[in-house]
Amino acid sequence: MKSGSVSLLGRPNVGKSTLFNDLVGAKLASVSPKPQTTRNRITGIVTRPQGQIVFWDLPGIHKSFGVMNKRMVSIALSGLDSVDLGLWVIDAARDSQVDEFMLGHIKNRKPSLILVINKIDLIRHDDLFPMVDLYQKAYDFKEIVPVSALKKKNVEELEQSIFKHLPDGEPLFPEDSLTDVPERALVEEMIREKLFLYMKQEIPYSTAVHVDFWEEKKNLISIQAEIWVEKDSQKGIVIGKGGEMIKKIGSQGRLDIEKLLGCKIFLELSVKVKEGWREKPALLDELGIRP
Ligand SMILES: Nc1nc2c(ncn2[C@@H]2O[C@H](COP(=O)(O)OP(=O)(O)OP(=O)(O)O)[C@@H](O)[C@H]2O)c(=O)[nH]1
Ligand SMILES: [Mg+2]
Repeated sequence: MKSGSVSLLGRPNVGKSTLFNDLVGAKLASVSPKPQTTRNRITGIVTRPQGQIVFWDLPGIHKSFGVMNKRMVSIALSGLDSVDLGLWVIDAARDSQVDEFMLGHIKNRKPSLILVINKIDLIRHDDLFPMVDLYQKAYDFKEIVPVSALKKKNVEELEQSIFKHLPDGEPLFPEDSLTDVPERALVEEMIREKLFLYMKQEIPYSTAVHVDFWEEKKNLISIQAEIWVEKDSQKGIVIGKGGEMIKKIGSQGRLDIEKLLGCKIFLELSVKVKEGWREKPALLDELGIRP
């Protein structure tokens, strides 16, 4: 049997979380067109007759400013040291030059890596060859695998490549496990994704979601969650005219949560001002964003 942990590494917005959800076969991670959507590590467990893979979706590696972003990047960099194999994910349409910032981190640590060229649906097939050539010269990858996470193209082949390079070992989790992330944290992610999808400009970056009530009764789970904003002026924007925005976030969030937990959900959202929460270590701890 093969068994090991596999991290998804790379710049923000290259499609790590989209690919993670494909590989795991369930929507656990938030996905949005905005960079820096993922803030924390999410694990997803895949068990096959060949063995077990524990995937880690991670924040993007970027030049970071501010307390929260520095924490996000150190969480992301843990995916270079503490795993059996890394998937360095790049964007076929944008990474025609090797990212020296990423490469610097990689060359320092020399992990086992598969290069995943994602978003191949956006380029011509012929444009792949020079890219493969360039990256092959930059690092000694175990393999280079082109995929389209959005179109679910070549994802099964990627899984086979991963198994090939995993160490032998016994599974760490029971075979029906999907994740070891607490359900509350997954619920927070599903709601936060809607903030990233529907709110404009800087607003999503100023928000966080914190579940503060959870009650299970027969086939219904009642959940109350706070949406944190940094300033009083942002509160009205999240609520929207006549409460329209927060209603939309709640109803779309609820659909994802019901799918994830497999039961009816009663979801109540409120907005709370937590002055400058992104710079406050104690509040980041409370959100579970810990390096
Ligand atoms: N065309 C195309 N778009 C993709 C593909 N994979 C992901 N995307 C899009 O790229 C955007 C970013 O996807 P994410 O999965 O959130 O990217 P990420 O790397 O997790 O981003 P961060 O969490 O911010 O680091 C979304 O709009 C996705 O729909 C792909 O294969 N093709
Ligand atoms: Mg992500």
